[in-house]
Amino acid sequence: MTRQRVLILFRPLLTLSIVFALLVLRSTAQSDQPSAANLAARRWFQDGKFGMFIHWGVYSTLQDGEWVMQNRKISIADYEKLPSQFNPEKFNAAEWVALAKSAGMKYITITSKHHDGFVMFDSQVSDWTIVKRTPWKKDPLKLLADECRKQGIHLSFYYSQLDWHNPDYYPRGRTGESAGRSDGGDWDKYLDYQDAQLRELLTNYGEISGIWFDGWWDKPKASWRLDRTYKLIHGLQPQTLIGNNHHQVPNPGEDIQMFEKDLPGRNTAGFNEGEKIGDLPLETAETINTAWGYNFTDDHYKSTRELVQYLVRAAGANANFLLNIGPRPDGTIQPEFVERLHQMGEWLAEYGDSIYGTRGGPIAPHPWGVTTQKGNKIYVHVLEWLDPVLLLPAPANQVTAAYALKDHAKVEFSKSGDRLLLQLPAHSSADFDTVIVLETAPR
Ligand code: H79
Repeated sequence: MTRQRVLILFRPLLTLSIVFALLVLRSTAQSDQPSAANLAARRWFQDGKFGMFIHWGVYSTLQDGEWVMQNRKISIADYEKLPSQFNPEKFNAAEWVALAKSAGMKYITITSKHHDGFVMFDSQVSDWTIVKRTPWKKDPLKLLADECRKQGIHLSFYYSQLDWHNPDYYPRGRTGESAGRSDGGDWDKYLDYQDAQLRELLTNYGEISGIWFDGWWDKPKASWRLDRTYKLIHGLQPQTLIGNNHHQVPNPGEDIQMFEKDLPGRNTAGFNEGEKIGDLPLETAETINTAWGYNFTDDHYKSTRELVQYLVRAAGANANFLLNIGPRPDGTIQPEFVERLHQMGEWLAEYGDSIYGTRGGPIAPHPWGVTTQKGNKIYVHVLEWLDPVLLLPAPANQVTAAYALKDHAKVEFSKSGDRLLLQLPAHSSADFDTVIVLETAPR
């Protein structure tokens, strides 16, 4: 065969493979494949398990939660009187970060802007900021970012997409109807404003672990340009974990899935109706009393026992626990929060091996408790101690040893068919969790 004839024969094939190669290149360039840094951040996030949520803003001055503007139908004109009274002279970033660390928390997620639109950092694209409007004039996010870096805690920012103050948040959504905003505004300009602020947050505060969006549900039909905003974030900091509290299955570009006031798969608070659990790292956020932002009459505190058990149940459901505090307007944190956080830290100092670095265990969560796992260990967390024996589905790998995490005392076990029977160690009613370690052989 002449060279020419070979070429003629193979030309269609050659063209086809070039077209194919170009298509592959194009699809990888356009796909939402997370970067290696982002995947590593997801592992760090899941290993960390426990974070501090902080709701703090100009609403804190009214001591009635972060929805006070909406709930009391306060107009923008009146609400704008608040910043002059916001002078948190007792704010101490080192103390806040140390408190999170003492609780055993690995990251902080703080409100950079809540639904009232008040900007809690030094933004150049707004004059409705803590720096420009308050006598205090400081940027608490900068102070916190510096302190987090010093103390080895990761920092994430909550950002409300909903905005009751910005006139360009128009057409208005399901809330904010009493703010007294004019009937007109430029939605694209609002989205530009939001992107500009995110650029500031991801440029001026060092490494940022996450952006925690909220408020999408105020305008579920709007065009939010999520794609563009998420690309902006990952372009500036590829490892930043994006989550959006929209109570929907995650969108492309999102890195974690969040649940509000419920464990994944549950819907006692009414926010998570039909929310399917996807494959991304999970996180559930909850309050110590009822409110997110400081509320001086809210005395419905959960006990340390309830909070520890919530952390354990979250870990058993393969989810992180983001536990909220609402600091006071003067910058201090109320003793009821501090006490509980310290006690959680004490518990974690003893039992942290069964939480940090684990994933949800092989046995599905039950009312009696949950399982977590790490390496060749399965941790059985008995939260409701009903009987001296516990019958479990036997793990796939053979159990070679069982002992109590508390004192390493041996736990008797026997296998019968596909069941494993554990003789639970004696427990004290003061124990929040009876943790039994099962060591398993490699298959
Ligand atoms: O920041 C905290 C809360 O302020 C914020 N998310 C946590 C982390 C939050 N609070 N409530 N919600 C989110 C959901 C609000 C739902 C409702 Fe509605 C607003 C119920 C009634 C008005 C959205 C709009 C659902 C129905 C109408």
